[in-house]
Amino acid sequence: MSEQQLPQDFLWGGAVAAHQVEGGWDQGGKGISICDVLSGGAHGVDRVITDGVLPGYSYPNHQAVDFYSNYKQDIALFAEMGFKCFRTSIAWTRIFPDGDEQQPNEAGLQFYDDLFDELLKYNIEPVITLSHFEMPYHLVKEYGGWLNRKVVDFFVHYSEVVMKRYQAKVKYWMTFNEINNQRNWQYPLFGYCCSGVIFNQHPNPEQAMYQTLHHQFVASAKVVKLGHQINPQFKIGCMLALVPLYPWSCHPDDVMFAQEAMRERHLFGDVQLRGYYPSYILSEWARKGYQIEMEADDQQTLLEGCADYLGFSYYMSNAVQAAARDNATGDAIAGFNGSVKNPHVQASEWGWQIDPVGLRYTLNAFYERYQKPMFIVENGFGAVDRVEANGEINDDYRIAYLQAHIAQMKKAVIEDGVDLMGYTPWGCIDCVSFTTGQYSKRYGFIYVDKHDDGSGSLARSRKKSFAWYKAVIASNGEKI
Ligand code: BGP
Repeated sequence: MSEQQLPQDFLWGGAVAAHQVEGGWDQGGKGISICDVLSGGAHGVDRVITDGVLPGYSYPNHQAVDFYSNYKQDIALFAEMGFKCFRTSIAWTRIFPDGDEQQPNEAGLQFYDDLFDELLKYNIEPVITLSHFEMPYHLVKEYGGWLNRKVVDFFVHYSEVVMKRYQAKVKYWMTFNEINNQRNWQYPLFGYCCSGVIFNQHPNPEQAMYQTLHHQFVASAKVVKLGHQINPQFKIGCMLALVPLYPWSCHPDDVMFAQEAMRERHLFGDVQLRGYYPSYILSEWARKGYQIEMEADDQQTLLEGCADYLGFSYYMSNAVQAAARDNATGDAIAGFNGSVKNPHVQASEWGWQIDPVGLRYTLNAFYERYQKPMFIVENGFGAVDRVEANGEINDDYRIAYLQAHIAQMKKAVIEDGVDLMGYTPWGCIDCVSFTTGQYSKRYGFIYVDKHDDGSGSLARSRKKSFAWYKAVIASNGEKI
């Protein structure tokens, strides 16, 4: 490797999640997932958590962009762009429709066998998330989601089945997508999709959130340990949503406040990459009188199941101000107490503050903290795309966003020496937006003709960014 280049085995690719692309929600013996009961949304209107039968609501995840039927065509397009890897998730409900069965659903297992074979045909490495914001709805109704310790065993069983089945096809795994988003429990959508619990309805919501987290930490650690026994070549990561929180000013109170606020990120890496609860959280629990139920060997389990790498999403940075400590913005992503608008950066139409330097900052901060390989498994620009009369989609704004972030990523690797495994921009093919439940918030290099009112042919076409990203990959990031 020349000093001026990214490593030759750098994993360029793209990322999606099962429920946001697959559709086929009731095909092949699949059970109902919690994402199947989330309504669509409208601009500025949140998605609604339903029981799946609310009249008048649409359920966009039922069809999504029908990757379930179109995956061969879509993978051919990924291959045309030169993808080295493709990140998606396994829908737990395809394998265990209710989540508490002993025997898996063979049709579901076969679907992912076929999908992985198709990827490998083009030398595209599958990068697989075991739980991307979804779990069987049955586990929510009958067990109360991750608040119930029994769910740990169900998840470990599911993970064992798929890791054994795909051990020769999949090397890169992640346990829980953006696990830290349930820390933002005041915002029901994230809490619910991470854990199956609507924390606001719980008498002690924050304690309940820490309890579900403890169960997930234990489950994740057990899966990491088991995965290494199944195949010592496996690389099993954790996955965090990383939004650096800058102090609003150099006033010591703002600096201290920003450090405290970053614990809401660090906690998740500290436990999953170092294997134990850090002092600041134990102090917080003691101060607040929280009792988190743990079993005798849980601490040992956490230590023995440290993740191999830190996968993370990066979309934006935020600024926080001590004086605004008690102001929750209520925003899906930026909703940290004390967040204030940063006047030095622009924001997307959805208020996500665009900050490429924040990516370099994040890579350095977290690499210094953990000294483990990192993997940017989500990054991208959600926008409403316009199809021109001649069919072109000139998404220069998306190219500009990605260009600027890749430039900072290269600095982190080449100048700062961060050990980075790869880069998979989010929503490489248009899909259902998670926070909005809409199709119109698009990220793809590949356009899908599907609209918020449910209309559209589902036809795929290449945006301008398609050829641009292809050239980026072909030059291993030299040509951006
Ligand atoms: C992350 C999720 C993804 C994805 C992305 C973009 O939080 O891991 O599932 O959707 O954000 O968010 P959105 O689709 O809401 O724009």
